[in-house]
Amino acid sequence: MSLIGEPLPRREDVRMVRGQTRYVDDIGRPGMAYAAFVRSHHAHAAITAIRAPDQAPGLLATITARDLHGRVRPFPIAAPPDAELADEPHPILAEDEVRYVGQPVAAVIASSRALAADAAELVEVDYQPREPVVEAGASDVELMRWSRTGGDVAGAFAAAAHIVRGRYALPRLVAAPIEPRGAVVEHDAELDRLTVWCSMQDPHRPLAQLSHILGIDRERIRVVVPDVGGAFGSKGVIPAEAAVAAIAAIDLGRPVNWVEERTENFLAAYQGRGIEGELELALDDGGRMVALRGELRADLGGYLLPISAIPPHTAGLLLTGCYDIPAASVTIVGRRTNKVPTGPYRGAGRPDAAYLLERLVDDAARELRIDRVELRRRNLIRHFPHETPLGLSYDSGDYERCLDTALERLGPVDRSSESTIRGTGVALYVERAAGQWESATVALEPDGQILIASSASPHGQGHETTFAQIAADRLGVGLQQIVLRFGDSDQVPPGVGTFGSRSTAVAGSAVVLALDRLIEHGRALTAQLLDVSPDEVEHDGGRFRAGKRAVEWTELAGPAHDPGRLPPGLQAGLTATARFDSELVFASGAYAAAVEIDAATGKFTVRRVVAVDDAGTIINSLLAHGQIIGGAVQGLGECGTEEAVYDEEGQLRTATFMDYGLPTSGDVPEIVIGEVSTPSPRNPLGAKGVGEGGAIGTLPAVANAVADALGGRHLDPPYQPEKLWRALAESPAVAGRDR
Ligand code: MCN
Repeated sequence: MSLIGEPLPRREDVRMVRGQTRYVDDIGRPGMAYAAFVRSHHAHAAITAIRAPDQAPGLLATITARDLHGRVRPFPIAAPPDAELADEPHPILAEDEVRYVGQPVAAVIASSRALAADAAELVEVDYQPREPVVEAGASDVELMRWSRTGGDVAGAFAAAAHIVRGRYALPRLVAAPIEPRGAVVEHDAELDRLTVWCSMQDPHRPLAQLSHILGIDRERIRVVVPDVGGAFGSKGVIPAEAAVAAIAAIDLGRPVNWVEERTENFLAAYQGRGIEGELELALDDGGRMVALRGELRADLGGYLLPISAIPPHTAGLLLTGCYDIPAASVTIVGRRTNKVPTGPYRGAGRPDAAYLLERLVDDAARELRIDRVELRRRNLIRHFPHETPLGLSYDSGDYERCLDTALERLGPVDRSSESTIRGTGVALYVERAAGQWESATVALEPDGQILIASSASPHGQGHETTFAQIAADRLGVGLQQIVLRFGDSDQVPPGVGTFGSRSTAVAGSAVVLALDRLIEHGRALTAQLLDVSPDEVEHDGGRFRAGKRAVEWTELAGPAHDPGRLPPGLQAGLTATARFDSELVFASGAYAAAVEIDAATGKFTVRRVVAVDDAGTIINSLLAHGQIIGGAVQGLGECGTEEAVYDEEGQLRTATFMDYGLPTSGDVPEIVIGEVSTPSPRNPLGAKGVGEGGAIGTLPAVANAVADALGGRHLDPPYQPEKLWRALAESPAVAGRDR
């Protein structure tokens, strides 16, 4: 029986419920010192002087930008293809100027966390405040520009029967993982080598970034990602604070711990979204979409981080979504503001694209007086592979079946109610996943277990279960025989990272390729043991057979570690490594939502969300559903209450959980899951990504339901009662009601 698709419970949960997990702050090292950071409380100011205390209880060192001269470089910034980026990388510590509240200005290292926090209070920084630019629309400094055109956009617009325009915006969001950012850094002076335990999405990117920032060869840095309490995209760049902790660890000859407080996470961890789009859709008189034109304006914050440009770039590329639009043109302008930089947050540009496009399509349906489902149907892509005008090649999909399933599962919705205004919405999305490469090393251990060291790194997704399933299925052995290793750059092969819903498709495929090599090696060893030719050996059902004789994997374990019995050219344990280079694959989905607004108070309730995601071949349906539900709840938070609010001074007004509206379990409505699967032809598993689907599809479906409830009037999220109440007061949907 195949294990692929089976809803197996997570192996990692046993450790978690027993409290055996180890997060960064659980890493104790002898003689450890603690770092605390002095942060700007101005959104924009010149720094004229910094005075550090000479002494304070437990104080070991104070570090400012001057101390880092010649020792660190700013963050490395790589531009997405064809994008122009300003040369404004985020500095490690601010020197002459601060550009956002929360920016690290100085570090204090002391013998305990409490003493470090106390000593940080004694650092005096003189600021000369400057005028902050809080809104991207008010900024004239560009950090990013990208544009692309495909097809005859001008011609299509000139000939179009209808042109529909819309302007839609998404506020900034905070990822708010349960575990904030942190690192423990230790320097081995004898070997001149750093070990960095950090709460990150993967070990590969922090290793490369630290190597660049510190000017230290990669071989002299080991990065270990232990258990991670969530990331949601926000732990893909090594924090500047961790680089400072590394300098301190080298200078003091002591391990240094830095773990941020919750409010520091709100202020200084990069935020997500913060994008606005002005779009135009050209249609012919039969309601066929003939061209799309858009300008996207992103609020990138005070500086560029290595991945700040990626979400808007992805949003731009995906702007034609699941529709067969022959011509499109997109320009993205990323502006500098006096706020913390932005970067990926679950979906990273994909929810933005789906929101902008799907709101526009609903507006078009209303203007053209075509049913909104019918307008979508007329324009869906139906043949694959499909080349989009913006240069993507979609691998496979069945968008109409996703749409039909979503509508069917939504079922009839009662629209009439005395006290509430109700609406329904539907939206489709296309998710760009995979791309680049990952690797895996596999080996037969002396005790007969199969060890898999994967370049992927989990932080909640359940890779330990998923990859064990892939391996047990491929080898035909029991799950308990598979052991996984992740996250330690000394012990796993190189790779790119865990983001963009790519691990299963890319790293999972690398596991498959490495196991196929292991099987070949097992066949060679069996042939030698049985004195037959390798061609006579078959691998089937967890054992090797030659004629009537069969050898189990466990029986190969001894000979596999005996140099006298290993066939020439094979390594101990039959060790095999493989790298999988991946094309992009495109997951997709259709979401539907039913919402309700209290006519008297504007209170907003999502009654039902239907999630239909096509992630190709699903490896573990239980975990995939968990991913969808988790993503959908984040989407619901974005719709209902989440927003990073800055005042006109550039102060973050939502810097605690008292003010930032993270949804709780009580806010979660019924989430109905429907499945469609069109396996990807672009990897051996047929897998696409599912880690972001819920966060992508929920937002536009709910936004369309709100517009439906309001009689077509557009509102941007979050749908807080006051905003809805004001809109209702002016809405035709409530005309005649007794309010
Ligand atoms: N899966 C599956 N079959 C597929 C694809 C996925 O069974 N065809 C299941 C697997 O259980 C896999 C999981 O879904 O472990 C996620 O796989 P995938 O879609 O490949 O995504 P990644 O593993 O690359 O994870 C990244 C993705 C992203 S981009 C964000 S953001 C996110 C997310 O995962 N952050 C998370 N899910 C998260 N879940 C938790 N708990 N915490 C986070 O920070």
